[in-house]
Amino acid sequence: MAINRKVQTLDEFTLQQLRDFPQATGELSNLLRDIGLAAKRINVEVNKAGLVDILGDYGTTNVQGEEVKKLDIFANNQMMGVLQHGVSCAGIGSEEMDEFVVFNDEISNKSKYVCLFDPLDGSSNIDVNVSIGTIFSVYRRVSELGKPATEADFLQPGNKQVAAGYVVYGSSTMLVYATRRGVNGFTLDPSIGEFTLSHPDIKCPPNGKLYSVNHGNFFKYEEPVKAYITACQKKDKTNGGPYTQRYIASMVADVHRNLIKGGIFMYPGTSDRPEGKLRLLYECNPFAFIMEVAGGKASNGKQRVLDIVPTKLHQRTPFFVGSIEMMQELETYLKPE
Ligand code: P6P
Repeated sequence: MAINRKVQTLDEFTLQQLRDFPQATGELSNLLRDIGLAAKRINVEVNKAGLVDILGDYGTTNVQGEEVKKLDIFANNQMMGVLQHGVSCAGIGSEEMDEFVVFNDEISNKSKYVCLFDPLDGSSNIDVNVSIGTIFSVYRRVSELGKPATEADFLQPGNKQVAAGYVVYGSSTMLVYATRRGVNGFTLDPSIGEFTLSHPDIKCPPNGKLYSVNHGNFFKYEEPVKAYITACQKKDKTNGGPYTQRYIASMVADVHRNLIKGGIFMYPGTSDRPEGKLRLLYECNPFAFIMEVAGGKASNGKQRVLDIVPTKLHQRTPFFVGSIEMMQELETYLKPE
């Protein structure tokens, strides 16, 4: 009987990747499998959020001063739980926790990696059934193996990421992750409870017609940003348009769409929040890494996001990411020669 190798699970794919790296220990494959397990558990709760009393505010506010939804806490605990009980991660940083968490046990201290994540991004959309997501970023430790992870392990520039990815809980649940070898997407098959390879070797189209930005902040953007947005609105058949504005205020869904179809996503700084809203370590760096591996580009308006040297776990940055030709046109507005 012919073996159907077309259906490849996440585990099979990551283990097959190992074959090309005989010296690899398999720790990164283990870590990705752990994240896949957490994602399946989060998916179950997200899918039934409207059915049980898991909606509504948890009654506390996170370090960002935002109301915390119960699903945020659940998702955070799932991600932390699988990574702490795995054998690949020495510690984590999470949007939902004020400080880094160093696991500091004998097995974890020997682990090669640390992980930063936003366990459930877009949580304000939970109650209205709009797609939300998990975002993660993986670094090789710079501290001594066998000892507890240190802050230096977490505050590395994004260009040191060994892997990054996201899960989008939408019309279907997809896990997309990048290593330097490529970006691959896996769709959850509920009939077997496995993420199966559905989008091999994702490339971001070099150009597109979608632009994503919160127009409600338009008059608070800097003039060059307003000029670019206005140019997007004026595109027509004669200059690469017309463009369509698509923005559902859920970063994972907005950036995922633009990655697949081609487009640009912007969360600029504003007059009242010059650093913008999005966090560098567990929102912008992962998507910048994924987009660059897929052939796109990501900047903070002045420099490559992946070159920013972080100083704080929850620091924010203005963020522009997407198709390389659209990003190059944006840069003619932001950094005129
Ligand atoms: P605004 C969700 O809260 C989030 O962090 C991102 O997912 C999203 O892109 C952004 O904030 C939306 O922010 O200010 O446009 O509502």
